[in-house]
Amino acid sequence: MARIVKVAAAQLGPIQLADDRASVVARMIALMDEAATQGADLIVYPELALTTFFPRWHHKDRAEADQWFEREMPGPETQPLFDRARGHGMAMSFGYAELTPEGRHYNTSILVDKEGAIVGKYRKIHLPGHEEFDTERAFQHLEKRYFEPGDLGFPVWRMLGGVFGMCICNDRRWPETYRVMGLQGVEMVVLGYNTPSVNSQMGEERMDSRLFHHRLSVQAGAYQNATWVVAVAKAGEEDGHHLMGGTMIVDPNGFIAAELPGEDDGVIVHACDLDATRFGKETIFDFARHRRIEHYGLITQRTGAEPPP
Ligand code: CDV
Repeated sequence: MARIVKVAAAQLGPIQLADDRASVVARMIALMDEAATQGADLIVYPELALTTFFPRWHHKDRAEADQWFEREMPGPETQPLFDRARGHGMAMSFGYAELTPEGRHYNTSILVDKEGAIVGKYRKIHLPGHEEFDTERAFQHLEKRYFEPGDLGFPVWRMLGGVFGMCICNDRRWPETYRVMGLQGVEMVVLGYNTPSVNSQMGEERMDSRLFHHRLSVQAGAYQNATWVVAVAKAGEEDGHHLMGGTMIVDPNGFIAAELPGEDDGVIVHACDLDATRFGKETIFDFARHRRIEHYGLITQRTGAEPPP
């Protein structure tokens, strides 16, 4: 019998600085209710889903930024989301800024099963941007100021009869992200993102080329590891800064199975057959038969490129 997982990719339109968690959670619940009418088993929301994309704002006093972080999950404001998901019998994944009891800051996403239990946690590893205010940029991207790199690696989890993994935004551009999960047999990678439609360091790079790089990365990751990939945007004009859309579900052959038009709150649901990952995993990307790890040492020995003298 085919292993079908009906996935809802739930894009959020912009969240403004003044919007509180409760209003965002209400929007997320509305998308979840819509996904439920289409029989979704799993709903996926964007990176840092509960707030505006705050790393665009420079807080001179680092501690001021703690207002954007969650100290508990679920907390009082997010509990209604967990309750509604459990009521629908729907698994979910979403991103948020995590402040641990030890005072560590991470850009995190979680995987929640149909019973409302958090079964997986991922902390973003590839943090783009910079640490200090940069006068050369058209706008700031201070992820390196507010977060530390994730410390959990790229684990995968068994859920809904399949093998699931997570990554977050910039991670999707790195082949290592998918390959580490591919080596654990991942069948579906879920990820959220906030991608400015303009490059802050190259004004002439516009949204169509950014969308191209997004599709290229996600489709390649799916194909080369024979896995479904669900990529979900926060989009639209947020705090006067534009974020691109491009929410999509990509099949294990790298084809876009469903793509959401527009930049508002919206949901696309697709029935994903996890057994469709088998052919690629057993043929061209049968890692056990074809990989040649004796030649891949540099991947883990060297971080930056070093051309020959
Ligand atoms: N939130 C992100 O990680 N955004 C980056 C931008 C800054 C390039 C991304 O890779 O989409």
